Amino acid sequence: MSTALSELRPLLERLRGAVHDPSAAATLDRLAARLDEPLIVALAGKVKAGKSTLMNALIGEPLAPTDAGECTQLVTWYRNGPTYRVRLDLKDGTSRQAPFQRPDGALEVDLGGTPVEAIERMVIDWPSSRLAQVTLIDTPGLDSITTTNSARTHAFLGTEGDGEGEADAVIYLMRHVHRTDLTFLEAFRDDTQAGASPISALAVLSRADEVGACRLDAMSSARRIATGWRDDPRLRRLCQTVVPVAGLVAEAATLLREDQYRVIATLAALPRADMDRLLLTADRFLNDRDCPVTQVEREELLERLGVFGVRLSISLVRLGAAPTASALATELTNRSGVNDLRNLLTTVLAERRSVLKARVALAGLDAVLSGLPDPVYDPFRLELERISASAHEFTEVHLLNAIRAGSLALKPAEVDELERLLGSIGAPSHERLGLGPDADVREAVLDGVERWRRRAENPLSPLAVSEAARAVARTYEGLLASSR
Ligand SMILES: Nc1nc2c(ncn2[C@@H]2O[C@H](COP(=O)(O)OP(=O)(O)OP(=O)(O)O)[C@@H](O)[C@H]2O)c(=O)[nH]1
Ligand SMILES: [Mg+2]
Repeated sequence: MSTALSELRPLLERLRGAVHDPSAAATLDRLAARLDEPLIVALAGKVKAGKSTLMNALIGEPLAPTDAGECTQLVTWYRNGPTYRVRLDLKDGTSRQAPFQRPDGALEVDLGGTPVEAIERMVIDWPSSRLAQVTLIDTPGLDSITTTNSARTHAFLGTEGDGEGEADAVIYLMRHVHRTDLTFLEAFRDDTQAGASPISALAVLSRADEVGACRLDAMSSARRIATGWRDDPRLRRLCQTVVPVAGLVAEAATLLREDQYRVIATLAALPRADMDRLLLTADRFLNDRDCPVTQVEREELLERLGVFGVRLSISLVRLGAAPTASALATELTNRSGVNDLRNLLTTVLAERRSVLKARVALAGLDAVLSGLPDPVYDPFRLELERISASAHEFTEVHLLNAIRAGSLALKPAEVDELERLLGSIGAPSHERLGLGPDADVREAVLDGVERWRRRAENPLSPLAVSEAARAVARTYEGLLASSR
């Protein structure tokens, strides 16, 4: 089956051969390069939502600066590369390498006096298998639309004006469902034919460990809240799914040292009553005079792990679930939710690479062509229109959007079926069909084709439903081809 991308690529090449305008040519070159690059995923969210911390947890190294410092105000790309290198792309169109060092493992870049206002973006090449499939981008926090940092993020994501975004997909971090967050997600979703939403956005309930006063059950409370958000119609229309993640705990796990583990083990060996008293509040933990570990050690532990992370670590060691530093690191990683997010990145987003890149190509070609009013480019316009109207992947995206927006007159069981089928592209076929791993996929697929064809031909089905049903039958047919 031909894909939208396989049709858009030659169109792009032909147009590139036909244009003379240097700026259009440069845009097309960049677009063509982007189609072959790994998926570009940006982390966005309000100020201090935990983006940089989560970035570090995903890469597994403390590369992104957190808290203060001028580098937090830069849009920073983290790419897999053959060597370690930091490049600054300046607003004046020039680029230069920046020296860096890594005291204590954290990356410190020397901007050499260049003001952040003059920097378009920072590009960090870092040999890392974690970056092989995706390029990750850290963005400055969105505050109010007017501040400089927010403006930089908005410009970069293409959420303002008619700017074309530089990311293929976005992970949006939020601690609560605020109106401003919804406005931002709304802006990211574009309504071009290829439909950005909801497939190109994932939401993260960030700093999940802080839910419910950092108690030991914080993560299960956060999971319940995330489930509620997933069913919230306002969010369902705007993002693929919501996962809770405690980035700080995940980051601490990747950096956990033996001496920190020993401090945790010493605390875990305290009599129960003493420990409970110590862990009552962060203040008590830091200032208790009878504690067997130094205040400096406690401060470091609290800064690295947060209150929940400290409580959880001590409890895991006490229960014998973490007899070594590496066992504790594994437990913390598993419980932080970061693996769930990584899985989503490698399945949902990476498997959808083709349609996400096609969407970018379509929007990019559309933008270039609208700047070329000469009728000699009309055949390109017609071809672009044809591809965008006929590509089945885009139809599927629209269908999923329509289902999530509740605008198709389908039965609840049908909605569930389609949500599973279309909402988890990239997952194994049996999961998309709601079957166990040993079930007969082929039989279920044939049944799907049959049922949806009948639904399409049913004279009582409204036109929109008939069209949708025809598309669903086609999706089932695609599964049939891949199950042979
Ligand atoms: N408890 C807890 N604290 C977190 C978590 N993630 C980040 N923080 C803390 O929140 C503060 C901000 O974290 P960053 O990762 O710098 O957040 P950011 O979204 O990159 O912030 P800006 O780039 O300044 O907008 C830091 O003090 C982090 O330690 C988390 O998962 N749990
Ligand atoms: Mg940051």
